[in-house]
Amino acid sequence: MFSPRDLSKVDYISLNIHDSASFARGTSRSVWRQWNQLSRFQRNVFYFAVITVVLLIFYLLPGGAKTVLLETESDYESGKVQETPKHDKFADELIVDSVDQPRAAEAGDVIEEPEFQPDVNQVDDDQIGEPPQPKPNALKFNGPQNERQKAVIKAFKHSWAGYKKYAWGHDNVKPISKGYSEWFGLGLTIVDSLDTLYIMGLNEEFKEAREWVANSLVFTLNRDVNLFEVTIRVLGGLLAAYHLSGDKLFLDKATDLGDRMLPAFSTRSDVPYSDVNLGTRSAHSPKWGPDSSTSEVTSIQLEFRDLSRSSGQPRFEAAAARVSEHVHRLEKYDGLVPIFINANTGMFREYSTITLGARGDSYYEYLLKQWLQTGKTINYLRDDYLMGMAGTQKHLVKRTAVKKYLFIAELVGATREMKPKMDHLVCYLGGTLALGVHNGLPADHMDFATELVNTCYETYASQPTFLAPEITYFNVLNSEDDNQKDMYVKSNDAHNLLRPELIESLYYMYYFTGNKTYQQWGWQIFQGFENYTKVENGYTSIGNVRNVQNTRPKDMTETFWLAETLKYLYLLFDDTRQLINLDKWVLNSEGHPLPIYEA
Ligand code: DMJ
Repeated sequence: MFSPRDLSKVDYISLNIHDSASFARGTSRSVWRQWNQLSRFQRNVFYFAVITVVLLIFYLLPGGAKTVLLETESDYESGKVQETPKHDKFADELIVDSVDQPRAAEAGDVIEEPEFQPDVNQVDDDQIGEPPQPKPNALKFNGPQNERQKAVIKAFKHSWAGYKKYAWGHDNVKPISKGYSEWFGLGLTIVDSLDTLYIMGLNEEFKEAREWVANSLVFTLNRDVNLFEVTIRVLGGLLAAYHLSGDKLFLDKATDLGDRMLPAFSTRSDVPYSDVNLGTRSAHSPKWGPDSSTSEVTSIQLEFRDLSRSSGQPRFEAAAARVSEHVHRLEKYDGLVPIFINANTGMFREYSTITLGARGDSYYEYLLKQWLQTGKTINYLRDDYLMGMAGTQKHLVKRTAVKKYLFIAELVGATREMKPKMDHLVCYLGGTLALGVHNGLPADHMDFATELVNTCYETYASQPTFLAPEITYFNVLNSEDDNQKDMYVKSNDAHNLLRPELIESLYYMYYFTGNKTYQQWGWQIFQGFENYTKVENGYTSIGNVRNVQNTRPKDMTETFWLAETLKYLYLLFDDTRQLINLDKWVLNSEGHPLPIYEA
């Protein structure tokens, strides 16, 4: 075949066709002559123009552009996209509060799968590739090894039976009225219990729970849920079940859930909204105001990071890490943080309470545990944790008047007045401090941990039920009177919700020291639960720990009873201290083990 360049080497081409073509022949000769007279530059311009016109025609033909777009979308779905288009983060915010529905969706509706455009400002999917971590090894557990573990299993089974009979698929069982209650409509008890079932070797029950997750766990309900609670209980529960069992079903569910929670991060600041609707994929501040709880927004990172590293999708870790980085940059009070933070401004609510109890607690826990989870590579997390503990020792650690019990007080108001009050929630800190010491942090933190755990134990031992109240007040006024009480409980604070924090700390203390006193204390507390919270169809929160004749059962089993309290008891009674290797696993705030990633 001739090219114009070949043609330029000959005068003409003799085409012996027929006469009627003579005019055309003459014309074509003159065109070639003119072509040959063009400079190389002019010819190149001509080629360029032709190519541009051809491309334009192709692109504008019906279906052409669509084909290109569809390919992009399906690549995105399959995770192959190397570059995602950027769009405006603030434009997303408009979507956040108003999702287009044919009619206004009502609470409780199941939402048809909506198209979801992830906020690519939150999502750095450029790095999508193969999941960086090897497939998890399914762990094997052999069931109870001693009488105490058997007793814990019996308690678990008793609770589980009541739940199964009266509340299967619902969030909580009400074991006295034989009913259930719904919080998020996510079968919370089942999902929160998965890894406990697995660790206890309750294989049949685990299988049943797995089937429920496979067939009935959906995230399409049009209902607001709390970002933090769903993250630590459901996301953490699914991920732990995935890592322990190696069953990818749990990871797939977790990924779906993670995507539905991402809209919570579409704020002007890097601080997420507290509430997110998984069905409509919209998010907002809590109904009572613009603030999120500091502990809540800073206690979702272990789970979101693990989801990213397990799935190979960086968007989850990126969104949650930004929150920690943002809070890191904020000014603090000697490392201590106020308990409210505004999701619009990104600033702490000035003069809100400083406490290691409700709304403050797991901020400190996740600093340490994130540092561990990432193979001790993100040092600002360790440094903030150390500053927080130094601030705690400087401003919050107090002693009682008589027996000099150490406790952690609160600071309230603009004057930062000291309130000698400690939530039971604070009792987690003993275990966290011990974990830090094991990982090379200051040795004197172990003395701090030992004393705090001792005080927490006293909050149980000093009650006739051997169960601690939700909140304890301490007497700090110096007195010569040795009969004066160091601790007292107000009527409104006398309830016990089957919480885990002290049992959790006893587990860590026993794990790191081997001191059997901690096991003994755990056993005594377990007897308290057996004696005063056990009912025909399970275990119930009670309203009053101060009177064995009148415990005021509340007819409610919180999911952390199965997820944490009984799990930590079972681990505490593991004499080998090898069931969970704390150099390889980090337990989230709801007691769900997640793998530590090597540096
Ligand atoms: C649990 O849901 C978690 O441990 C959370 O961090 C604090 N409160 C409860 C248990 O008391």
